[in-house]
Amino acid sequence: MNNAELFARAQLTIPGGVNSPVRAFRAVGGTPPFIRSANGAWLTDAEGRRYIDYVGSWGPMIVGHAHPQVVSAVQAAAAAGLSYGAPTAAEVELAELLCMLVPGMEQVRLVSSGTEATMSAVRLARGFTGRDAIIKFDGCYHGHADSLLVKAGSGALTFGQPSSAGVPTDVAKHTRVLPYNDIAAVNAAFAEAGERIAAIIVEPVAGNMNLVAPSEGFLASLRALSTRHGAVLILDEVMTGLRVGLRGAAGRYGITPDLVTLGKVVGGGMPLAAFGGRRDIMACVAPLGPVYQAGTLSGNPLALAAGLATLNLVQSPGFYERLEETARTLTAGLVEAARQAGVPFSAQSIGGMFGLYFRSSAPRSLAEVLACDTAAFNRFFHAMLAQGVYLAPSAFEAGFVSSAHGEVEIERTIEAASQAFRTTARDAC
Ligand code: KE4
Repeated sequence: MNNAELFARAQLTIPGGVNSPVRAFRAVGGTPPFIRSANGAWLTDAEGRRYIDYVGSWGPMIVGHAHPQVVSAVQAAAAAGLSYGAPTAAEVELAELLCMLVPGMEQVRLVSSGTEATMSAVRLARGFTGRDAIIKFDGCYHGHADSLLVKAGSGALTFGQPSSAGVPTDVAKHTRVLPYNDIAAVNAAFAEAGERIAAIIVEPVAGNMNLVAPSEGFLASLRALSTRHGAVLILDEVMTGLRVGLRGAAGRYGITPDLVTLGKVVGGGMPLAAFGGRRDIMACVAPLGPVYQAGTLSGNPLALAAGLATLNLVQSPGFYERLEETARTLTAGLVEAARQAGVPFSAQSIGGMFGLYFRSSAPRSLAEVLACDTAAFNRFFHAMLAQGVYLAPSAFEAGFVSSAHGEVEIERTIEAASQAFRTTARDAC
């Protein structure tokens, strides 16, 4: 079956034909390729078409698809049994490694998705402080737990409103949504409700409204305010952890969180995520303390094997320097190609993630992201896909490179972009 036939068939039994909404291509239109296999930096779809992959399963595939060391580790683990529901030595090995690498992580609990990690971290912060209110930021996505599917209420300091059907207003009202990078708004929120705020949860580098970097002093201010008011600072590093550096954004920006969530890279493509941080806070987690959290497949042996093999590879000397150079070369090449085509475009990269913007400078807030030319992005996206380059199918997502993206892939991508920018410029008229 070809992609269109598979998509039509999928929609008969799966909502929207996909198991996660962004995969349905609704933001960019068209039919999503159904992927049959992947290797290194490349995907192959059901029609045998090959694509240079800049989604990387939304971040996990930092050493490339089907890396031999990761695959063989998973195969060996599978031969020893798929799941025990009992403690294993591999979980201890990963926990010790994460506590060594991640700033502020004194203890860690493994879970199966980023949503589980952030949901648990928020519950833990509320249980530890005895407070209900949390602060998140517009444009940041922390998974689909009820407390975090909330958009800004009218005015920055009022209660949140659900951003999804099915989230009770009684839940959403405890979540305050403030503008990302707006420290004045955070100061005002704490001035108004400081002693009721259990936690701030923030993407230290925002990657779910396209890539938006933290402004100078933003993260440090969140750290200071949390400390001053006894709130828990949660860095959601599900995307940035092990992506923007070996010690994540916390290491890159010199911030020590009270709690941190991880996902994606830490599982190497398998269902593995984590939350952890200060020992006194983690002491509240069952079975030690009153904050309940559990999971049938938490610490799954195959996910541990993939995660440990991936973490072994990313610790090799120069891994992140090469990854950052790859992303930098890519974005610089795209900016030059757009300039030659006369298309208003900018791009930036942080570690192994990047943002592409159809506006003249990199956005610093959700409002500036929303001012980007989304229609131009969508034309560019399809022009690139037609040439075998698979970008994130939304103008509001970040892109990812891997250690498998070499000169061939980067040069081919830039060549494709030169053509795609001309198409984008022509069709804009
Ligand atoms: P998951 O539950 O999807 O494993 O993780 C949720 C999550 C939490 N925190 C951050 C910072 C995240 O980026 C994510 C998930 N990211 C999206 C990509 N924008 C996953 C892709 C999808 O939803 O299909």
